[in-house]
Amino acid sequence: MNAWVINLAGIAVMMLIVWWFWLSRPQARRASGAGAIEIIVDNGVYTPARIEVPAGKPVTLRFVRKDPSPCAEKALFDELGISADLPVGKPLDVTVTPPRPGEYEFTCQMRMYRGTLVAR
Ligand SMILES: [Cu+2]
Repeated sequence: MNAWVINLAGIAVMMLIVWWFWLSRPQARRASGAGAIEIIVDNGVYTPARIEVPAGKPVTLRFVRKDPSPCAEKALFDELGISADLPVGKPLDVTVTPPRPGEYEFTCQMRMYRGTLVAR
């Protein structure tokens, strides 16, 4: 392989990483009245990563962490002042109340995992 091909491959990989972590917008999942919303924590993504919830009402998020790497160990809701330690393989319920309509980000401590609560 010549250097030109290697450079091109490198750029393609970088673009894929940028897209994966910052640009991809998974489908929003809407909270259905009762029960917890399950969020799988695995492979660097929260699934679902975009969740619609009603503003001003408590909503329970059930984090199911499958990724054992330390990167996945916390779920932080900066604007809501919530920090949760996620056990591996054991669901953890986190109840949050978005005070106003708007978007509330939740992330791991390194901001590699990223999710958004959309309060309406
Ligand atoms: Cu992380």
